[in-house]
Amino acid sequence: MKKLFLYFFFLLFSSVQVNAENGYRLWLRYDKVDNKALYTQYRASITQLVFPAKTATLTEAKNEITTGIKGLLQLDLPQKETVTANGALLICTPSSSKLINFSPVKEALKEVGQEGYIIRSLTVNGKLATVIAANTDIGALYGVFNFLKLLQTQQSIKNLAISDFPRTKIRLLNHWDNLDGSVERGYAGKSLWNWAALPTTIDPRYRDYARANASIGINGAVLTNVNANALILTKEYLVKVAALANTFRPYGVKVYLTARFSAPIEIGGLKTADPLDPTVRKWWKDKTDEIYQYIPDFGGFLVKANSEGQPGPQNYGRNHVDGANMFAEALASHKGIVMWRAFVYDEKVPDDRTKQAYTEFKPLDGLFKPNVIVQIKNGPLDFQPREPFSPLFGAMPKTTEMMEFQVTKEYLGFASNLVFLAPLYKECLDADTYSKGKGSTVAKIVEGKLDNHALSGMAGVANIGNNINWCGNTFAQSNWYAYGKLAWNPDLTSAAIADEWLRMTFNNDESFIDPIKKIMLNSREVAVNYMTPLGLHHQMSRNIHYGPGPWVTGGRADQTSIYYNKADSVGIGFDRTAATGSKAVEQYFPPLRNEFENIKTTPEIYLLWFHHVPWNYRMKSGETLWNELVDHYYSGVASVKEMQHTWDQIGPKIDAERFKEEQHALAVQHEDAVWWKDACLLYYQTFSHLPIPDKYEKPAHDLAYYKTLHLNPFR
Ligand code: BDP
Repeated sequence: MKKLFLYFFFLLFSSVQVNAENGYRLWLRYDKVDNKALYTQYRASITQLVFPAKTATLTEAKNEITTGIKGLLQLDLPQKETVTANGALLICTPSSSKLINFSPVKEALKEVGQEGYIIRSLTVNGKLATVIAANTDIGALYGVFNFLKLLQTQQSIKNLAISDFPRTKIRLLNHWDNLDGSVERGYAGKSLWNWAALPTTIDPRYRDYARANASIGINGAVLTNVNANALILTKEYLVKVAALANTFRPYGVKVYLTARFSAPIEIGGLKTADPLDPTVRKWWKDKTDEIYQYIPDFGGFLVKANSEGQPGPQNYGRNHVDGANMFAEALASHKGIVMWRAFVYDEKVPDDRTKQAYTEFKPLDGLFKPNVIVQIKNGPLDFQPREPFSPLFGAMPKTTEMMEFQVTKEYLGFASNLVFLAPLYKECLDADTYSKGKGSTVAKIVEGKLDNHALSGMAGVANIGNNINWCGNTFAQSNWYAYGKLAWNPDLTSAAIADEWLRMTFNNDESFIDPIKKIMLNSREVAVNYMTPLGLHHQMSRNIHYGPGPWVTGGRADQTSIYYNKADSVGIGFDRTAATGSKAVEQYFPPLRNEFENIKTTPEIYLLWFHHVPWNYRMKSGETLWNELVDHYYSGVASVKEMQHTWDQIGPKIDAERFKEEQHALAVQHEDAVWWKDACLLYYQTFSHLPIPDKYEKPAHDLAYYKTLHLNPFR
């Protein structure tokens, strides 16, 4: 009896374990298709697998399709050498099989390049087949993931005629991971890379990480923090890096490293790191050659130089070209690239911080070697909830310009606040720079097609750590997903991305998808409302960047809040006009510079970014600036309340684990939103001396209280 009891207990316990919804599976769940009609239809349309797979990548692709079909359709597909019945799934490349050596496939493959794929419903050997084909193995893997996505999102697989290819060549995650296991601006635990255990112990998560990246088209990872440690370039670490590279390789994920500019001194024993010194150049050349011995397909270096105290060429009276080209030369024979960050500013430069990248870099256009890419943050400041796009985009037509987005939510409430970032990314990518007249969007520049660059790319600062659910929260996973999707194709809409992510991550129940998709799509604007509405920026608490700190002053001015809000008895906002301000508007092409110069034509979302505006200024709504500011903060809080309400109603349609997780996260977010609203309004009120209208409930505490409040971001 006791044994029986234990047995049942064991069964119960193990089934709980198996079904644990801890988020580990991300969007690659492959649970049985729960729509009966479709399930039957899919099973009838897929009856055998023809997949010659001899290489490592094709083997992983074959594993993926087999696992996927087994989970989604509960089918062990018979494997065949050739198509013998209707319903064959034929997956191959021109070099893996001759079976696709016929006209419509050959023609279609010409259009999809090295990483693209086609998925077609065709007749092969007189039988109906679904053909997934690509020019390369990695293209076939991408095709497999996208075919499985059709089933996961319950779409028709009849008459398929899909051709897809990435619009950018280099699609990277930038990990700000330190060698001691900490992650700068990481909110999902420690670093995934267990340097102490590498290279002997290969954590299975490394493979799962690469697989997840491949499923959304990410093809590279910078493993280390931009605030770099030279030790990563020593032999001791390079063998560990090589072990990671070997694990990622079948998934098409290349490894890159950050290069500390002063490494020749720190680990090379040289007296200088001057980029024009021949011994320094030789040191980097030899070091690069050594890296390629360990990692033959090493991607290249990412360099943060002369920014926030990092060493760089300017320490030796040289410029960014001197620095970047030194690396470019060392990498060129290996076909490696150097990504040189434009995120530079210096407190000693007596100019608006948002102008400095443009001022330093624009004159250097045309001087960089072809394998240099200048990596530019989306906005001219620093990953704020809202910024106009960086005016450097389009300003250096002879230079390859790469996008840097932040996926980790350093300035957007860390892992817990539900902020879907696709709308933020899209706002920037869709923005028209007018650099070559109307239609010169940031996306076209990043794709390299506006100025016909051979290289192109996007980087996303990763939000991944060793938490079981990777990102610290399930909804935070949607930003990893959205970033990858937009790096692949910046034309995708936020709605389409949210839709498929929700279906794959939760379920296909429209009564769940519709309201939750709305929450996701509004969430960024909601955060802007309760954090920094109407163009306010950099109002968060010092260093940690979690919660409000509009009063932050002291220390270096360009990292304080008061430097940016400029609140005084007249009004609030940073005057960046040419007439009376910092002249930052001049960095934009016309007609934008004129639009931003004029307070009346500046879009109100950027009002306080470009103008110092009187408290009683009449907004388009007819309200005063003060009243409208108050409205934004209160509406932000009200929206979070609504999000909570919707989640309480709709959330139970999913599993209890993830429902409760998000319920808690939304409660945290609501508390944060109230904190932001009260702290900011009470602080700005000390300048405006205007009341919070009676229709609103007054803050529960006084300003002194909020100045000492520090909520735990991980509560
Ligand atoms: C800032 C982060 C800092 C990074 C820096 C960068 O606060 O931790 O090192 O960006 O991008 O936003 O280099």
